[in-house]
Amino acid sequence: MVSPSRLLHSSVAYVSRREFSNTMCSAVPIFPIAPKNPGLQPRGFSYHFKLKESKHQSKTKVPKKEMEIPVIDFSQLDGENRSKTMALLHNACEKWGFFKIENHGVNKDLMEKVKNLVNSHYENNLKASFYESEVVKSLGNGRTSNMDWESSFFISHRPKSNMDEFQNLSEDLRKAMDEYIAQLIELAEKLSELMCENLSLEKHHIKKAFSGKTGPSVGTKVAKYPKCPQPENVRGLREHTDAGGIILLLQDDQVPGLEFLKDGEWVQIPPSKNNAIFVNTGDQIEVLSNGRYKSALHRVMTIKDGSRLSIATFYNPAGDAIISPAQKLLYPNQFSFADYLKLYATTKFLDKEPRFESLKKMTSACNGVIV
Ligand SMILES: O=C(O)CCC(=O)C(=O)O
Ligand SMILES: [Fe+2]
Repeated sequence: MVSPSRLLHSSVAYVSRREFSNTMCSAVPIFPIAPKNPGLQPRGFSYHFKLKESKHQSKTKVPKKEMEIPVIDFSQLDGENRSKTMALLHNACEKWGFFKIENHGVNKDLMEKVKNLVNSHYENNLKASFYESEVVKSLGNGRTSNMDWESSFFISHRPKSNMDEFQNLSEDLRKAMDEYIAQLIELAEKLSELMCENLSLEKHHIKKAFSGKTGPSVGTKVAKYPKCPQPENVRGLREHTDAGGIILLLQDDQVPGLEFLKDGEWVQIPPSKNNAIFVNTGDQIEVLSNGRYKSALHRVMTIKDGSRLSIATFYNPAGDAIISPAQKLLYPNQFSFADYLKLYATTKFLDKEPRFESLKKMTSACNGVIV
């Protein structure tokens, strides 16, 4: 487990003013405001905000705005519509943090099989114990704001599978899940490469940044959000952003429940028809992209007459991966205004971006930072 203090010192982008001592680097340094360290939960794959009766919760009573969530058609990536599709993806990552992928290339029969096997597993092994669990008892006493109405378990796939530890998973389910995850990892990596392209980063930047010593960490939360007699009194899953990287969601084709916050409004994700995959980006993509791609707040609502299936796969950094914003996406850092003006004098009538890039190279040379 990576200690929070080590993570606190992981950024190479911000160095002390005292270190800014080269002769070229004189006068009063200009600093971008250092972001608060966002923290990382290398083992958990999501975390929850502790909400009071917050603005998020009170929003449930307001009718939900109908918004079309962005649809990215992967079949359009190879032809003449490539640049349009890439632009759609960039906009989805920048403005939504949630989108749907169609024609993703994951085998649909296999997806159907995984869903059926998970549903049977729940019916045969988990349903009875769910209705005896603490959250069900608490709901009997009224509003339950510190628990989630879900029956779930978490499987690790990479760097090492722990599927063998689940004694009651059928051989069929293990096998189908293994095949499904192999295809999903390909999809997550393809998506990470497209994001890199849109951010003008090297193709494998995200994968490398997530790799640590053992490669990106991949896990799946297999969940049912069972029928709930008092949906107004408990969430399926409380409001949160995901801690990690890229989350690929295979969900129920009938029962809704997932919602995310967009421009202050809760937007409903419809059930997945035709095995479309929904994607959301986690906190580490927000950090790595220096805030260009935001992780959206989301939640699962409970339903009185429907039991919702959700199979969420997390393509995350390894526990020992050291996360920082990509240097390329940072403004130049720790330069004196006098030095800026020196450069400006010869580049005033040119674009500012190359000026910023030159400045970054100069300041990093001063600080021994590799850009
Ligand atoms: O079940 C879902 O649809 C979403 C689950 C989720 O947000 C999570 O587990 O972090
Ligand atoms: Fe989540």
